[in-house]
Amino acid sequence: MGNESQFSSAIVRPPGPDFAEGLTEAGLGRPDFPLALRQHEAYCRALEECGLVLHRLPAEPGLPDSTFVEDTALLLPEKAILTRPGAESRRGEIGKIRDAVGVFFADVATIDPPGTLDAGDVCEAGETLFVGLSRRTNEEGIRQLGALAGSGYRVVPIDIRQMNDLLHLKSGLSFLGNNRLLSSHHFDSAMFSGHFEVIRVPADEWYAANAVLINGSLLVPDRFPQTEQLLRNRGYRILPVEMSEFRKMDGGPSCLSLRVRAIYP
Ligand code: CIR
Repeated sequence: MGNESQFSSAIVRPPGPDFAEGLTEAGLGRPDFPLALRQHEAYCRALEECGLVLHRLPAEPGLPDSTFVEDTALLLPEKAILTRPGAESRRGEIGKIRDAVGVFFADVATIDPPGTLDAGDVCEAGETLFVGLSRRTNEEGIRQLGALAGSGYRVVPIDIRQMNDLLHLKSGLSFLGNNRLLSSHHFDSAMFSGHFEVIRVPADEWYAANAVLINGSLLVPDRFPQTEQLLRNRGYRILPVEMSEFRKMDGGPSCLSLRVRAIYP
C-alpha cells in the first residue's frame, strides 16, 4: 500500500442544531438531530481507532451543511487548496475552515471566481486526481485545481452532470489504495486507462461506494453486507459506521472529515 492513504490527523465538525435545514435531494425525511450527533461521535471514535488525532471544530449554526467539511478543502501532501463550493449557501464555510487548515499547511491556495469546486468531487488516487464535473464543480474550477496541484498530478475530469443520482463524484467512486477503485456506477473504463482495477458494488448497495481508506482500515457505511464481504475477501479491515442521518442530507463517510497526511509546522 502506498503512503497516499497514511494519515496523522483529521479535521471534523459536528452538525449544528439547524442541520436539517441543509441541502438535500435524498428524499429520506428529516434527520434526527440527537441521533446525528451520536453518529458523528461514533464516526470520530472510528477515526481515532485508525490512529488519527482529531482537530475538532465547533458546530456552526447558520451553516447547516458545515459538518460536511470534506467539501471545503483539498489536502494534498504538499499543499492545501480551499475550495469555492458550487452551492451559494455553502460559501461561508470556507472562512470557517481556513484557520484549521492553516494549522497543518504553510501553503494554502484558493479556488477563485468564476471557478467552483466541491472537494467531494475530487477522488485522489495517488498522483491521479479524478474530478467530477458536476452540478457543483465547473470546468473553471477543475482548470484552477489542475494549475494549483501542479505537474506532479494528472487531473482526469469525469462528467457526472447527467448522473442525477450522484451529487459528487465521490458519492460513487472511492480510492482503495493499490490502484484499486470502488464504484457504484459505470464510468467510462478508458478513464482508468489500464492502471486501475475497479470493484463494483452491487446496484442495491450503491451508497456503500463512498468508503474511506485510512491507515489500512476502510470506513464504510454499515448495513451493506455484500459490499463488506467483497472488501473483506480482498483483505481489507472494515470499520462500518452508522450514517443514516447524514445520508438523509446526501452525505457519506468521506464527507465528514478532512484527512491530513503530514504536519507542516
Ligand atoms: C450538500 O448538498 O452539499 C450537503 N447536504 C451534502 C454534502 C455531501 N458531501 C460530499 O459528498 N462530499
